[in-house]
Amino acid sequence: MGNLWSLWQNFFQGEKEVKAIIVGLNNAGKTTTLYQLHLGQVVSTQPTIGSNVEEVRRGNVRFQCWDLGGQESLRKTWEMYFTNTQAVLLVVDSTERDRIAVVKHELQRLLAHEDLQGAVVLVLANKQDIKGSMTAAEITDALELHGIKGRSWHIEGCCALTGEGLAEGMDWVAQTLTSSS
Ligand code: G3D
Repeated sequence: MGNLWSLWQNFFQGEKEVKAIIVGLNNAGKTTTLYQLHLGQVVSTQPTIGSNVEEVRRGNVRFQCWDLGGQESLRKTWEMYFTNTQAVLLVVDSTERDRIAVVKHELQRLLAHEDLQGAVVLVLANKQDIKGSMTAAEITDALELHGIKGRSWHIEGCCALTGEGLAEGMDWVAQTLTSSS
């Protein structure tokens, strides 16, 4: 039934193309997330220098997902990729309590950037499989997500190693962008 529904949507509504950027600190799980979404499996990852880009389909949305390097020196280059971005996927390492303030700072920079004013924000609270990791609710508070005004945002707990939570997060992005167009 799901396939019939997406065939119907593609036929009558046309496919929608969405540019998404996957950002977050180094080691958060961005590249693992990208390949779990693209291939449905874990690939062995190296620190990303520059970017990786892959196509991900959800329903009648075709995402071009850009995974951007998260090391401090590379975060300054993120804005090269912002033009026409409709979705920001912020991957958070939920075990890293000591770096959550840095994540908040990077999120505020993203939200303030003029090229991202129209973008929806999905926060992926990754590594939920690790005992003692921050919950999605704790990360919501730490990042002050309820203070975000004038744009759609959502947080999803996930495990990029197994893929748990990723489909739900991407479905939220697809539905939010489809219903706003
Ligand atoms: P990055 O692209 O944000 O820098 P990576 O991060 O995707 O390279 O992942 C960094 C490390 O975190 C990798 O481990 C990866 O396997 C691990 N990782 C990613 N997602 C999860 C998750 O949900 N749970 C757990 N337990 N680990 C995860 P290595 O050992 O290869 O460095």
